[in-house]
Amino acid sequence: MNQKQLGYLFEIAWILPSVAVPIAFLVAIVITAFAVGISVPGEAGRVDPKTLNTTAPFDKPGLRELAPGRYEAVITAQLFNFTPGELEIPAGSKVTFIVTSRDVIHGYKVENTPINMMIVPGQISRMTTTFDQPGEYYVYCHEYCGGGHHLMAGKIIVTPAQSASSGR
Ligand SMILES: [Cu+2]
Repeated sequence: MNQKQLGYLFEIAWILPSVAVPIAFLVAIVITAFAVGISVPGEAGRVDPKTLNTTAPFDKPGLRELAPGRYEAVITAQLFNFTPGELEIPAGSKVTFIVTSRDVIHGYKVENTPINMMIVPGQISRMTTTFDQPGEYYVYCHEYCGGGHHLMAGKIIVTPAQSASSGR
């Protein structure tokens, strides 16, 4: 093998990974988006943080059942808690979280689920997931928001599905 052939060989050895690596990244994005269900929270509207108490749906924060097994959780984040801090739903429930902040930037992360949102005052964050496994899911703020940040947590309690109504 002469000098020129060796040069080509090295060039190919760099070209192949430089094509393969972006393809691998693209495949990883497609898998996480469609198979694992991880997505960027979409723009779900704006709201004036000063008038949350009189603006629907944030005037009545809480859990609403839209249909059997289908819920909407309207939540406000503020220094240093969530309203409501605790939710209880039966296993198998599909929940859409609609969250905004009253004051500063917070986070809303539900452990072991894809729910992971930045909560920006003035913006509404919305994400949906299904809770199949009964248990307690820890909820926490993951954007440093001040002195009580480490206390800013909540809980989602997923109770075993009622066997009587599900018919299984
Ligand atoms: Cu925080």
